[in-house]
Amino acid sequence: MKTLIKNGTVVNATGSATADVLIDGETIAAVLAPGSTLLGFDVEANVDRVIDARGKYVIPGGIDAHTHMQMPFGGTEASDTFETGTRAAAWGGTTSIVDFVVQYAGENVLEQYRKWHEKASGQCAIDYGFHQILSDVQDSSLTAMDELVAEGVSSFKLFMAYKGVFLSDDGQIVKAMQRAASNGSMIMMHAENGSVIDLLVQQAVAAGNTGPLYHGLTRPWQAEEEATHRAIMLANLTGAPLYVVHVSAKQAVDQIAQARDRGQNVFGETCPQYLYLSLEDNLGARSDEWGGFEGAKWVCSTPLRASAEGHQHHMWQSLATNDIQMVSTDHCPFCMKGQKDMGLADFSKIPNGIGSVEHRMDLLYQGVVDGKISLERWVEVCSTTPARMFGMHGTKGVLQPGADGDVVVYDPNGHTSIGVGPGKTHHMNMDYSAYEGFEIDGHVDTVISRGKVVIDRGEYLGAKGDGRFIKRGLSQYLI
Ligand code: DUC
Ligand code: ZN
Ligand code: ZN
Repeated sequence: MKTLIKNGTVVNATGSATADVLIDGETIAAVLAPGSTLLGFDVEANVDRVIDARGKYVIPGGIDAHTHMQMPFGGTEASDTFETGTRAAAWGGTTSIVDFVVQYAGENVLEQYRKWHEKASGQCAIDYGFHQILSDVQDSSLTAMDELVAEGVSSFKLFMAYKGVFLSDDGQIVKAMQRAASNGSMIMMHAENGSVIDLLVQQAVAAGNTGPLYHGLTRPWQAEEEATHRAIMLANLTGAPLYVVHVSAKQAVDQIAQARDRGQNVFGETCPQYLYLSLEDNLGARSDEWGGFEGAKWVCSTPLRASAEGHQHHMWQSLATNDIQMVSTDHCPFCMKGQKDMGLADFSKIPNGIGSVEHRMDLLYQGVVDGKISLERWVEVCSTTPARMFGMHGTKGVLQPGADGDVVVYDPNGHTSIGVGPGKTHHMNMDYSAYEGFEIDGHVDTVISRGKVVIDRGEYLGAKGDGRFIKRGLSQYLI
């Protein structure tokens, strides 16, 4: 199958130009001046399908490098399976995800890795890779790290919070970092001081402060800044590259920026929820449906921050100036009925997570419309940098000959209403939307995944099993 996408504005991280994109089979064959011939051949006359993208942007498919499909967590399991979550991702212009294999304390890393392959294989609508979570860092986990790098899993997530579930102590963190420094992999860090948070949570519950607002109030920015600083120091000690996930506090951003200014190989990721939502959402005052408990919809960790403190504004600015390099979703959806409502009497029992794999491209495009980031920066933070950061560059994240035919035709004159219900966009397996009522001045028209049209103007044409495992290389940002 040969496809020509003609007359669109092709947007790469490095610039934009009117051009035609020729996809041959699964791969981009050429990016051409509009209407060009190829060695005397009339390109348009020799393809199977022509997509006219006049007036539209043609961008590399989005890469969401932080998702948790069907993750066992918080006494339940994230409500999107690999099937439903990757299909929703495709609807929103994301053509690759990198999900997390979970290893809880005592479990064997490689056994878990094989289990995750069984869960995902044959289920995904788009391509998928894995990061590996390490909790206790056993000797066998260290050798597994080397084996996994050879398998194409070149990044390892550690947690400084969730004691008894995920938390690694500083010695365990250093051991994993030393191994990453020697095998060229990336350490990803959930940077929050878990001991402090556990104490504040116990005190809040004992005082009868049990509503969702207290989730945010018991995870203060100081706990995030302190852990971010500690992670940076431990990475500095060991020489490991460090990627801090889901940064929400402006003080944590500043720690990352300062480390980068000192020349350390440290990166920061934020998520749409930290750009658009705030602690006030945890008050649950948007509708009457759940009373104050509606705030549970926005319980995630790191938590949403108070709008008066200026975190959201700082985050947009840091994204524009490259103090923060990427936006992923931390897609970890739970339904209100039967999942979030486990915490009706006690906020600490609310499963932590927000789902937005479907909306990241749109929400960040709105940042372009609002003048917060440029068009090229949108592509860079949502697609190109994820590919470069996590060893996929050349095949993903760029429109160039030889890259995978992962392409989105995005209509800047279209419109997207986010939310559950008629006329709105919602394909994730959640009974609510964290972005209900958000209106986007743009629309994902057509999505092509390795040469196959999977979304076309409101129709899903893909199938489960279309997506393949991405065997990743090392980060392009290694120094
Ligand atoms: N944070 C969440 O909100 N959910 C999943 C795990 C995490 O770190
Ligand atoms: Zn995390
Ligand atoms: Zn996560």
